[in-house]
Formats: sequence, structure tokens, C-alpha cells
Amino acid sequence: MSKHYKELANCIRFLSIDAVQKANSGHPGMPMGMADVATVLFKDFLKFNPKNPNWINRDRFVLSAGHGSMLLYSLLYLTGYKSVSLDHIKKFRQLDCICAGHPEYHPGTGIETTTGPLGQGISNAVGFAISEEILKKKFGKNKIDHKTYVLAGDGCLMEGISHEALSLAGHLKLKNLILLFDNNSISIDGPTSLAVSDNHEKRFKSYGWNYIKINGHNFNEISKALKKAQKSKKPIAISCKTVIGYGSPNKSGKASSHGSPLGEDEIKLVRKKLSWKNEPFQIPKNLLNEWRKIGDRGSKKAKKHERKYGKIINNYTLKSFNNSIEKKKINFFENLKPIATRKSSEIFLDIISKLPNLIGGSADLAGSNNTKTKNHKIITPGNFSGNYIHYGVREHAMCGIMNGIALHSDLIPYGGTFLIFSDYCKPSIRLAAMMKQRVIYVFTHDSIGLGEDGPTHQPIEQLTSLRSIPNLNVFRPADLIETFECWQIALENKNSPSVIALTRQGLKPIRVKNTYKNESSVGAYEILRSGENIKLTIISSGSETSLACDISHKLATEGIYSKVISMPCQELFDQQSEEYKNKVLNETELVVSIEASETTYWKKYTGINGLNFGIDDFGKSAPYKEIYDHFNLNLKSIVKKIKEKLQ
Ligand SMILES: Cc1ncc(C[n+]2csc(CCOP(=O)(O)OP(=O)(O)O)c2C)c(N)n1
Ligand SMILES: [Mg+2]
Repeated sequence: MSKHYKELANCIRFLSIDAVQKANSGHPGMPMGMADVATVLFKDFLKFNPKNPNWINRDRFVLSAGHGSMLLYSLLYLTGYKSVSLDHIKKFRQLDCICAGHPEYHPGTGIETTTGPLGQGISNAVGFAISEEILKKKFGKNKIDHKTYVLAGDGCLMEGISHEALSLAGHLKLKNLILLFDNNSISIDGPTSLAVSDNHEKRFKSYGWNYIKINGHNFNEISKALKKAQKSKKPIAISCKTVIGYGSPNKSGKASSHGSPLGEDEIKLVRKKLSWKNEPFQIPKNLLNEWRKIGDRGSKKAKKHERKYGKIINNYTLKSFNNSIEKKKINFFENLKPIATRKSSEIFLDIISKLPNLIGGSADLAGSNNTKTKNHKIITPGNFSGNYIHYGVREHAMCGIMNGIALHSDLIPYGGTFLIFSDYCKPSIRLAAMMKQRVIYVFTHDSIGLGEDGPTHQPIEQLTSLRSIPNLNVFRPADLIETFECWQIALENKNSPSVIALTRQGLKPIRVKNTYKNESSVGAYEILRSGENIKLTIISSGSETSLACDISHKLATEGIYSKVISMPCQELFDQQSEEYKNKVLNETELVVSIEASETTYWKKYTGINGLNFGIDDFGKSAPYKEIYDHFNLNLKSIVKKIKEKLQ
């Protein structure tokens, strides 16, 4: 067995070594170290079909240690995925090549998720495993029953997100989750003993995981461990003791093999040591055939499964729900009253809580984020018939897990926390945006309006920071009707994640005209015009929009007329036609913005001659109206400043 497996594994090793050398950049050490484990996994265990990479019931393979990307590209090429050719491998790390520096998610390629920021892949894998359980419960074991494998290194396991995600996985008893730990005790700075002395076995077991230790270069041990893992009743980690840069006489076992080309001379020595007589990028026919057979192994089974069950599983739909949302919106116009937008969001969620693919949750703030309605059913350890996840106080993992849920199938995850803690979520939000995933973040307590909890809890720069992420829509609705509209846009947008920033405090309704039209869909629209010959444009979002309306009315009593623009989403407004944007922004010389937040991003609409009312300092602990006064965000101060400017 061993010799043959070793030859197959060496195909991965040499493709990786040669590609990194040609690119003159990359990470050869990990693929060399984990090639043996990956070979056994793909040859004898992984259920996959290179001819139909989207097969819903495939096992998921997540390379959390994304720097070892050549391991994945080699496997995809060798097993016959169309997405990765030998030419692609020769263009490793070159512009627009699928073989990018770190794996970048593209549907239907075998690259299941974007990894590279260490630890993210582990949280994605937990999301995959949760989705598998949810769909299995919905559709039955004959339709959905697969494993999720995640390959993680020392680095992934040092990252905080891994602690959060593994802990939740153990709690939920995700028995189909298998973590392959590349336990080579080396990271960039040298031996891991420089920085960590965790007892991994105790750590995993305390989370409720099974844990097996093997020699990651012994094929029998690898095989036995994977066999055991198939029947595990808990998530299971297989600690694979490996040698980084395996096969390199001078660099194996050393950090020097982690992240730079081995060098021509050393590569010659590796070829000699591993008896590899082939030219760079040349895979002997018999070995390539063997790898292709491994790839073909699953295709018949997959095809049959797809034919039988594909349609049933992909049969979710949002359309009918949208119709009922429209109707409900109209009903609400008849009974508008002051209400916090977090509460409006709950009302919306209540209406759509029966949507079969919506999976809600919150990081221990369900009651504050209003993410859980009376209709939600909790997902509990080992029971996945519900549609709501208590993520615990684990914001970062929650967002990484939601990425996994969105990537897995048609499930739509939403999760809540306070807007201030979006900082704890940011790396995963960024990846959702990069991967074009429909993940919805319900971020409540969205300003100083939260009051007494003070500056540690009051977001200031968070909205600017989120707005600066490409392909992320940041919504800040001003009342119930806008909240409904923003939710609807977020649900319909399959290719972007959305933040919905919501208030803790009650807000006066600003939309009182009965209309089916989703005004928020253009990002910004005129909500009020106080008279003819207007002198200024006031743009606002969320809780400050009703203040903007009050200011407009007050100025009108003094003969200064204005229009108020409600801007629930800057990103959507920026996408409108120049004509529309001109109409909104360029009607008056003076444009002012009001938002209880850092002001930078508003300057693009007001220009440097405009006025920006906001907060460019940390907040305060006090009843919220006093804080608004403290920062001069009130009718009197703003009216005064506008009048001074107009003089
Ligand atoms: C969040 C994050 N921090 C830092 C890095 C930079 N980085 C890439 S690999 C690595 C060390 C990883 O060590 P390990 O997982 O043991 O990988 P090995 O060297 O064994 O391949 C670091 C610090 C990163 N990619 N992501
Ligand atoms: Mg390591």
C-alpha cells in the first residue's frame, strides 16, 4: 500500500514545489507535509465529483490553512476538475489565474470557500456542518448525508475564532465534522513552542470533540483514523503529526520551508530523496490515470443522486414571501406609531419566519437584537429541526459560520449583535463581501442613542468602516417602513452581504404616504420638501432622519426652505444614474448631513463646503437625549449652524 500511496502523494508534493518555484513565491511546506493525509482522504474517503462540483451532497473539503493553496490546486487538477488545468498550475499566483495565492471561492470549481486569514476556514466548516444537519433533517438522510473535512494548521488553532467555532461545534454535536490538524509544530517565527503550550487533546475533548493522534506520514494510521472518524458520534479532530516540507533534506521540519520557494538546488535534492525522476510539472501517465480514476469514482453515484433529488433540494423560493411582505407593509401604514427599528425588524422577521431557508441567530443578544420571534424554533445539540441558532458570545465565529451556511446551499443566515461589536466580526464580513455571499447582519444599538451603556458600546467609526468594505450594503433605516424595505432588499440580493443597523430607541415614523414602492431600493430619496425655492438639502439616515425633518420644518417657519433626503443605504445610492444623483445632490448649493456617527463618508455628498453634523469623538454614558445635546445633535444647535452658514 505504502509505496503506491507515496507516489500518488508525491504528485501533490512536486506540483506544489514546482509551482511555488516558478512563481518565485508561495508556501511549499504545508502541501509537502500534508500530501500523505490528503491522498488517503481523496483516494479512499472523500465523496466528491469533479464533473459536477456543485453536487449538493458532496463532502465539503475546506483548506483553512489557506497558505497551503497548492495542495488544493494540485488535488483539483489531479482528480480532474475542469477548473484547474496544468497551465493554471504553471501560472500559480499570476493575475486572474484560478490558482491565486490563497484559495478564492468560485462556485463550481471545487474551491469551497476563500481562506488565508487563519482560522476562518474552521468557522466556515462549522457552518457547512450545521447546514448539512439542517438539510438532512428537512429532506431526509437519503438526500443529504455528507461529511465536512477541514484542514487546519497550528496557526488556525491559535486564532481566537477557532476557539469560538470549535466550542460551538462540540456543543451542537456536529458529528459529521472532521478536522485534520496539520500538527507540525512549526509556524512562521519558528517552533510553535515559542508561543503556545496548549494541550490540544484536552482542549478538543473539553469542547466535546473526539481526538485521535496519528503519524501523518503513516498511511495505515491515516486510513484507520479516517475510518474511525466516519462513525464518530461527535465532531472529531485527527491530529496528524507531520513534518513541514517533508522530503526536503535541508528545509524539512524548519520554518524556512513554510513560505518561500525551496530553491533550484534544494529541489534537486528533494527529487533525489523522493526518487522523483520527472521534469518540473510532469506527472507520469500511470499516476495521473490513477488520480483521474479517483476523481471518476464518485461521478456515477453523484449523477444518480442529483437526478433523483437535485430538484427537490433546490426548490426554495422567496417570491411568494415578497408578495406577502408588500401587502403587510401597506397594512402597517394604517397604524404607524413611534417604535425602535430593532422592534420593526422583529415585526418583519415575524412575518417571514416561516421562510424555509432562513436561519436566524444572535451572539447572546437575542432579546436585545430582536432577532428571535415567537415563531422561531431553536437548534439544539444534535437536533437540527429548528431555524434559530444561539451562537453564544462568539461574534467572530458567528459571522464565519454564517459564511459557511451561505456557501453550503440556499440557506440564508442572519445573525445579530450590537453594531459596536461589528469590529469583532469584521474579518468574516469582509470575506462574505469578497465571496459575494448573502449573509445578513442585524446590528442593533446603532449609535449614542443606546444611552447609558456609554462610549464602549456606542458605535462611532463603525458605520464608516463597514461602508468602506466593497460589495457590502450598509442599511440604516429610519422607521418601520424603511426597515421592512431594507430587509426585503437584503433578502433579495443574492450576491452581497448586508448590514442592517437598527436603533435601540423609539423613532417617529417618517414615511407616512401609503405606497407599495420600495423607496429604499435606490439608496436615497426625497422624504420632505418644506416649500418652493429651496436653499438647502439635508441628508440623513436612521434615527436622525426625523430630526432632519423637524429641522426642515423649523427653518421653513423662518422662510428658509429645504428638502430632506432619507439615505438608508449609501452603496445603493452610489449605484444610481448620474442624472438621479445630480437631482438629489445638486439642486442646492448647500448640502448638509446629519448622522450620529463619524462624518467622513458624508463629505462625498456634502462637499467640503457643506456641513456635517455627527460625532468625531467617543460617546458618553448618560440618558441618550442628554448625549445628543452634548454633541450638539439637536434642533436648536443645528438650525443655528445652518443659519450662520447661509448668512
Ligand atoms: C489571521 C492571520 N494572521 C496571520 C497570517 C499570516 N500567516 C500565514 S501562515 C502563518 C503561520 C501559520 O502557521 P501554521 O498554521 O503552523 O502553518 P505551517 O507553517 O505549518 O504551514 C501566518 C502567521 C494569516 N494568514 N492570517
Ligand atoms: Mg505549523
